[in-house]
Amino acid sequence: MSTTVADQLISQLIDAGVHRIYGIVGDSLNPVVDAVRRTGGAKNGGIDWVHVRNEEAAAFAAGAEAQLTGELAVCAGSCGPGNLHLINGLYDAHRSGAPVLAIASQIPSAQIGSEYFQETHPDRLFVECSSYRELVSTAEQAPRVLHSALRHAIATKGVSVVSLPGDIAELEAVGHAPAFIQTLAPTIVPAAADVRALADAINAAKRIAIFAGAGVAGSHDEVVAFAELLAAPLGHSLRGKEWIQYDNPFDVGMTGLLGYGAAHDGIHDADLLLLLGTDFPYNQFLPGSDDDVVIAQVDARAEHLGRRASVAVPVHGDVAATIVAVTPLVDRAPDRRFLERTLKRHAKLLDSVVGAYAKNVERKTPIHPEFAASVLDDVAAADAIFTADTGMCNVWTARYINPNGRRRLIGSFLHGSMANALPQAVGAQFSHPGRQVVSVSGDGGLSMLLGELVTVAAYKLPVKIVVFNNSTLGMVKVEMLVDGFPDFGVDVPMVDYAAVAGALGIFARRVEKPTEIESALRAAFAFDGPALVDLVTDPLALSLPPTITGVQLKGLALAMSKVVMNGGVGEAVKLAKTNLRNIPRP
Ligand SMILES: Cc1ncc(C[n+]2csc(CCOP(=O)(O)OP(=O)(O)O)c2C)c(N)n1
Ligand SMILES: [Mg+2]
Repeated sequence: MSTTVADQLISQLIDAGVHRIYGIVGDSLNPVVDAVRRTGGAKNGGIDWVHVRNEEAAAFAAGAEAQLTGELAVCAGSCGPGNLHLINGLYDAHRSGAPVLAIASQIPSAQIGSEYFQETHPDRLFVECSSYRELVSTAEQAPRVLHSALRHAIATKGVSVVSLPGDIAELEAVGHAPAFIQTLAPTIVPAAADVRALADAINAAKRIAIFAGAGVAGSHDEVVAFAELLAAPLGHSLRGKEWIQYDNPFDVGMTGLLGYGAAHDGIHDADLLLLLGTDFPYNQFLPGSDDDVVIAQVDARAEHLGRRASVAVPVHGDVAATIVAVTPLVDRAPDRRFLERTLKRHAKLLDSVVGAYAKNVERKTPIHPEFAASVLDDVAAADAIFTADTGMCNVWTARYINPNGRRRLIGSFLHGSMANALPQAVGAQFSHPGRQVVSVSGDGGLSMLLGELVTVAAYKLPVKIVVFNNSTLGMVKVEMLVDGFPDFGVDVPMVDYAAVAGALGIFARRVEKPTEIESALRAAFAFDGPALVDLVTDPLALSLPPTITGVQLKGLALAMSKVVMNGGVGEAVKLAKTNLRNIPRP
């Protein structure tokens, strides 16, 4: 058999170091899938085909693999609905800076433009969630389009989409395939004048606070030393947490919707706020025009500068390179009182909010999710990879899973999609076969892409799925109550996910008593294969942001009175009692 366009594409992917493609087969994609089959799989120097249940999961898995390895990952879907299913996972990957190639097969080339069966236009559809997308129309063009797609995905840390009609994929390869090339990541050193302006702002300030985002990855020690130099309390965003919270005596917690600790107050009480590598989207948590806070912002991506808050001192540069450049120009802060005050306040808040659950909850049913999360933190491996579902699992992982520089935590932190955790765990486990991978799943999230349990079972992937099963779309229940709506459309009947998993041959435990959490988790983690622990948790556990506004509190009170009128007092009292766990106490 001669070399086809599909064979050429696959050999370019092998050349680029790709080990697997996540996807679902389909007629127009079959030539590509067959080319994968003929490579003999990754063990033989080829590529594996990972058969998932929904293409959305393929995109999430590829996105997770790319985020965790920093290298290109690939997913594929057949024409029309097959690749349309990819879209949500691709949005997530693109926004998360994951280099992902999506192979979107296309209807026969002669039919394009005739509203043919399953016709869509991937090169138009994926515009918003990719850096590059192109339709391959001839065999000559194919290898250069693929090369371009790979370069764009890697260079822009985003998604590329190659739309390939099945008939073109079957043609004999005629074009020359450019060799795959790879450079090392450059360092972005800021301009001298920007560094000088930053130094001047620092030297003029009396109370400096730092707010760090995911852009501080790889600069942990520099940032902590900088905080020491400036006597600056150091808060972080959710995405910054895994890079900066550990081994950090200046940590004051997280701000934002899921926040805790003194980060919010520290940021607002400073006279200079340094935003380091963060494009934190919620400007309501950042100082505004009413606050007397000067803001300096350092980011390797210049397009992030000044778009969330008014920035007086913008610096385009890598965080570590900027710190190295500015350090010789600044004086060690002589007055450390602001730092000490904020650290004290943080310790107090941690004790009253994050620690509040700890009192006598080891025996309370339904299980307090905070307690379960803290047991999970104790039991999970020191280098575990956690994936967290969007919803309350974000809160529990952000507050109770401790990073240590070796653990990883990924979620759908920028796109905010439900059902991300399980498929991301699939990508994490395929790319890290020796690591413990824990999917922290909501019952809503798990049921949304429930079919991926079949993928986990089929490949005997040793993923550990920990379900926070509160029989409700809990995060939205909170939103409704805080906004003054009685909760509606959120509750679901109790489902025994352990029984579902058991039916698929997955090791499963259902846990209703808090005293059984630890042994169930230990058994699941010790099991050599896929395991699911279904934790029946308190549906009324609420989490409130650190700066819940007066209007929102009024909303909560209003909703409570509506709950009382519609459902009786019992529910409201239960809810209020549960709320007390998470309302910051003075
Ligand atoms: C695809 C998608 N649909 C809807 C939402 C809105 N939403 C955000 S969190 C959430 C509830 C998640 O429920 P569950 O997974 O059970 O987690 P819980 O909050 O109960 O812990 C919903 C509906 C979303 N973010 N993504
Ligand atoms: Mg739920």
